[in-house]
Amino acid sequence: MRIDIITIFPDYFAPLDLSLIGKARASGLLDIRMHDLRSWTHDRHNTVDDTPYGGGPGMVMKPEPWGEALDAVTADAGPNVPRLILPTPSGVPFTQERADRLSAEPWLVFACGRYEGIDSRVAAYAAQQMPVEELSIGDYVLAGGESATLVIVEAVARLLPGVLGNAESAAQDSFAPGAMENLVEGPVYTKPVLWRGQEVPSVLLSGNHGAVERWRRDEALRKTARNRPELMAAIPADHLDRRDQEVIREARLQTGPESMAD
Ligand code: 6GU
Repeated sequence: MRIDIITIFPDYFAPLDLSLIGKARASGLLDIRMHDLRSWTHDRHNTVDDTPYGGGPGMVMKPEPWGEALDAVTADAGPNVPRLILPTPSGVPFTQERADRLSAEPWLVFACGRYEGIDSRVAAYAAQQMPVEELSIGDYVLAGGESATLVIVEAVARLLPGVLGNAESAAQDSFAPGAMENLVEGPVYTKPVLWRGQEVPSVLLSGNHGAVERWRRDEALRKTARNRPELMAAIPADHLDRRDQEVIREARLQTGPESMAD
């Protein structure tokens, strides 16, 4: 997969040299290229922003450097066009399902906005040349699209064949597509069996795979009920067996049906 990132802070992306993504880049599985938006400015101060029409606080990113940047980055493409990702708090929610779909794309371009955002004509122009997605990583406001881009790139890259050490770990994720039942993962343990007075739950040492799987599901249900009641409510009733229903009823008795996340 090729990924181009256009930003006024290329240094922000130093973490992409590390760990799984760093290795995937070194091995050629991932071709990530950073571009400094200011290299497409032509004034002495490399200006990328200006005051908003209509007034209001803050600054808006000027369209001209973005137009030139997108033209240049997508120029050596031949017939191939990338998918343009615009990280913005006003975008559609970025989810594991979206990460999965993006991981099947050969080429993504990320345009990192700062300030109050990018002049809206840039997205309209880009949409005439390539598919465009505005994505938000959550209901909070960041200072710019850079950290959101890091999040999206990591979530997508780890799904590429050969990037994760263990191909099964992606399939086992919370929110893995096809699960159709989004439970968060329960607790995990490793050696030693006894640590600072706490023992690993004995079922995990039993060698009884059926019992281990049942226990893991119980714990996943409990934690989902506690931390993500809205996910719990979305599980179709016919996905819950007798034991599931018992575990959920006990979890509700512990914390109350409504305020479980607090
Ligand atoms: Cl993608 N960008 C910014 N600036 N803030 C955000 C966001 C993105 N997602 C949530 N908040």
